[in-house]
Amino acid sequence: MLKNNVFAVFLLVAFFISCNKDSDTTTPTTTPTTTTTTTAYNDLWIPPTLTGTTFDLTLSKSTKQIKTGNATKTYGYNGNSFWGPTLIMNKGDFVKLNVKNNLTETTTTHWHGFHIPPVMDGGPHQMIEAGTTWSPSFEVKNNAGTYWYHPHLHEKTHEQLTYGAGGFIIIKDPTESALALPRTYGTDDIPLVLTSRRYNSDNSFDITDHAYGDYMLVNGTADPQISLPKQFVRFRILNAETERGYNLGFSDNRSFYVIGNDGGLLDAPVAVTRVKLAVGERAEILVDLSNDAVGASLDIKAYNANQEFGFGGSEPQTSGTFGSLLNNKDFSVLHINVKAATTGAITAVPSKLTTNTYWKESDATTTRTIRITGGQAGSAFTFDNNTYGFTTINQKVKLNAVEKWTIVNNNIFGHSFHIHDIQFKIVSRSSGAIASYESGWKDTFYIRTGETVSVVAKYDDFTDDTNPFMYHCHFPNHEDAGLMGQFLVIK
Ligand SMILES: [Cu+2]
Repeated sequence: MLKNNVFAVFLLVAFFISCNKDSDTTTPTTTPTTTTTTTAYNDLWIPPTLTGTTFDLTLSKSTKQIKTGNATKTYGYNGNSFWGPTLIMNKGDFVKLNVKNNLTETTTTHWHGFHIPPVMDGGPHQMIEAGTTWSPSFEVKNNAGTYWYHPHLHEKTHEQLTYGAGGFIIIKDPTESALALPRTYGTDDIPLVLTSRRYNSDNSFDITDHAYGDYMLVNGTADPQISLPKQFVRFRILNAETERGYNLGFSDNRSFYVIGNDGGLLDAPVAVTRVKLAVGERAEILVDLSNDAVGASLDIKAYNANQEFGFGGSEPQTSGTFGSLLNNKDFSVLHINVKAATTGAITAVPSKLTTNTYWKESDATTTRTIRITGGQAGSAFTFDNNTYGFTTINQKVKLNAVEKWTIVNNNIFGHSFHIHDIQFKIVSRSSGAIASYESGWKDTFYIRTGETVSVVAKYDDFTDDTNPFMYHCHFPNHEDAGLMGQFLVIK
């Protein structure tokens, strides 16, 4: 009890400090006088696709007309004005990627969620200097699912992501292909990347170190709408925010089905009314529109009001470093207009999807504990009191070891924890149950304030005595500031 009281006082003090800091912060930001009640929607942009076994990506500066007035300066791959093409790969294929950096600064391209050798991983060490091309190649070993690529250059990840650099990767495999699931890309299989931005008065993105944007972008589209057929529709949803979490549902509170997590299909669909996604997490969901009238509409909404302290975007402030016009409120993510069904529409949910053999706590032969530290009085967050070091090896894992990693967050805010190389199973949460929407293979998870979370994975296939994999907070501003560590997988 005493401990709890001390912790509560500590939280209050931390909160007071952050509020004070906010009031001292001057930002060159336009301050709207009302919150958004827009009825003028823009058609959702669906990224084009690339298929095959050789994928050419070119990252360049661009501009996008998002607001009235000046176009916004952005980054995009392959001439897109924000974000990049969706790469469609088959499990078992050997793929080659040629990533050309047309920026005037260094970047990297990380294949988030992929089980590949560390030198192919695209972390901070695989730098692509301006004007050069990086060409990793590897076998696609992951299950069918929704993955993504994004810059991972140390201290520049937040900025390059904010400008719009990133893209989806969809992996297909025979198990998923044999199921009666929606998979007509852009018609009944819709990728959604959720972000938000704050704008400077000249309509440029505010790239300073603040946690939240004021206005949502879905696939880079502000106030998006889409017409969807009167049948089962699949969404592949990615949270690519800075810190904001999303508590997603539909505006009429209908049930929908989670069919996949970060690393592929669940054993069976799980009916839910809400899915929470922290930064970096993905969920594949199915929603039944077959009982909706043609011409009817509904919204995917973020039910973000009244979330616990530590959930990104729960803060009451509307401005400043930790403030946003979207904080602590419910808001529309995507407006859906229902249209006629397509031929060959999916009209039922499969009762069974796949058979996963998950790691159990008892399978682990090694356990290690990683504590989230720092973060007080404006200092950076750290792991185990060590700021990230480019040449520091924080953990050494034996090849083929099954390990339990326990992440302890006795700290002042929630985070999003990501491990490269492997997909893991969340085996325990000290705060209570593991939610159904995070019950499958995961590479990223939300960790609450005061929480301890354990995950189990096998570190197989790839060993390297010098080139590390990363583990880090997936809030890009946190990882840039040093909440990142490195591990080797060794023989
Ligand atoms: Cu963090």
